[in-house]
Amino acid sequence: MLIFSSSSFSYLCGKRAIILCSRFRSPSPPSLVLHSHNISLSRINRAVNSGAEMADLLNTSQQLGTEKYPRKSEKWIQYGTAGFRTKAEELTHVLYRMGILAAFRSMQKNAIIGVMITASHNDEPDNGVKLVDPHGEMLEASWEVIATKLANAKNEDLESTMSQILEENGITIGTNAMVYVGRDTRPSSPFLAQAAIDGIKSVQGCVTDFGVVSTPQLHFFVTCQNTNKAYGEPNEEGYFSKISSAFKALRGSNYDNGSYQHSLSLDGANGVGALKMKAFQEYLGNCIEVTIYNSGDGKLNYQCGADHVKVLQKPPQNMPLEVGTRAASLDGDADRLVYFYLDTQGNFKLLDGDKIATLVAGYIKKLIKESGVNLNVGLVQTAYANGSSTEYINNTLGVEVACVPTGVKYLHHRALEFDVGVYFEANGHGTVVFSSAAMETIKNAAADESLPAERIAAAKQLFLLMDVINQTVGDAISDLLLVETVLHAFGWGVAEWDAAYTDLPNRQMKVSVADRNVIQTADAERRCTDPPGLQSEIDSIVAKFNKGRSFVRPSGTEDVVRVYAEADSQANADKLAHEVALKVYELANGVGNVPSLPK
Ligand code: NG1
Ligand code: ZN
Repeated sequence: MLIFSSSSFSYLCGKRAIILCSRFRSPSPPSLVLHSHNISLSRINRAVNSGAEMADLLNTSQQLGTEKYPRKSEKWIQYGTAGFRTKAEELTHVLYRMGILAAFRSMQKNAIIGVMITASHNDEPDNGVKLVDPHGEMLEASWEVIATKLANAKNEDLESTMSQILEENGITIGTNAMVYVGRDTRPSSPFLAQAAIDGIKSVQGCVTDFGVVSTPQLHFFVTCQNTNKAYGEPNEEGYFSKISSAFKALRGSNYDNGSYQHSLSLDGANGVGALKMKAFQEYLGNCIEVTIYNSGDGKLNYQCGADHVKVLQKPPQNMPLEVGTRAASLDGDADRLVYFYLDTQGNFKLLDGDKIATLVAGYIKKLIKESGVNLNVGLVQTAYANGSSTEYINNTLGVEVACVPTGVKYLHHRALEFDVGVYFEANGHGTVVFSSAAMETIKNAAADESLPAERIAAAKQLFLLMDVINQTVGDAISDLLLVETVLHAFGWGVAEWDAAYTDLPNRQMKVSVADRNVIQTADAERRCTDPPGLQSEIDSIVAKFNKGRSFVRPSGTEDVVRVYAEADSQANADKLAHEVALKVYELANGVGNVPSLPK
């Protein structure tokens, strides 16, 4: 658990923070030119003293919203698994309003809130926004409901909806508000960022605009500032230097070890991850050689990126792949990571989030044992985790495993219940979280000279490992360096890593239905409770397949129902997924083409 000091907020107006503020008092939309000030927030944000002043402020905010960022259609939009996500042109009003909401949340929490503009692995025309809470975690569930309400308010109801939110949450405008804004490389992101910034400023919030950053970088910055820099410096320099120093210290002077070689190929998905990895190389020096492909010349996520590699189970385009070469893919906002390689027969082999989680959990467990500290390690997965990985964790690793619904917030919160919680979605999003007590225990053991040298050495490695890891959220670049550290320590090439267990062949499909919310699930999404009869049909289909497992759930980021299936062969996994998809189509009011057998 990260340490959060509530008194730290005053710090944000220190000399190094560049804050962008203005107060909207005129009914006509103010200039969009940003002015930076190095002045105290309390001087900028004079308290709104009277109800009339407050009404005036909210009314002006509504006018700007209506004139410059109006809600143009009645289409309902929902804060889902990863915030709001849809076609970029449908998001203008949402971004303005989320700027307002982030400022309100900051006022309520008396802490910095993040606004990240990205649609992650989605196609380039899409975009999205998610809010980052004070500890760097995803927005609290009750505020997701508030976000949905504000995003869908009629233009003329914006003022009253804002007023209601303020009243119901006991927020006073004029309380310090600071919002960190970041965006991915999509062409629509600068405009949407500007809409958010205008929203923040319209209610007297202050902004630090970080420009193009990865999603995990923004989470890191928010956490650093809210912990009064206990977690690090809230800027790129702080991020790169914290992670790279620990990585280099762990690597030592022997860059290769056993079967491990210090070079790999990286697919940057033509996104922000490629840019940031290039910048990172300056800090890493030559202790690791990363050759970046899809580094930004092509279309974002097109035929490349972690989602493409994971879902289609094939390499990205534009990346030469030789037998045995260790390769990895990031997604569009660099919070997902998967590895892959060609085996000696030239078969494509994927090492997904489950393989990363088991590798990392095994290494941490080993170091904990060697250092003699008394800490429990747990691993958190979702229903998408391959059945073989769960069996391996239970039977071979001997680590407690928990299953939660899809969505990082569920994994993160469950992981916090362990001393050391490793969580990964199969798609490659994940990290490791250490409780405050665990961090203290490790720190003390590393400094305890009365302990045997081997125990101190193991504790020191754990201590450094904590700095390689971005504990705030899944971070593809930090995870890549974590994986490289573990492989280096074990002296493993990619094939040795892969040999831990063999994935059951699996298949994911999407089914379009009239309303995906007719699908209701229980038991961490492993069972479908609605529409009636669907689960018993799935059970009968699954029973026909050796090692068969399948479940369905509505996507939180796309207007589809997702079908997952695994079985003893690829042909059977495909057949199982197809049969279940047909049942969903039939019983959940499918629309468009009837699902066909995957090729
Ligand atoms: P949805 O669309 O709800 O399945 C996808 C991923 C999630 C998560 C979110 C956020 C799968 C099957 N689903 O959610 O795990 O990463 O996107 O990006 O991978
Ligand atoms: Zn992502």
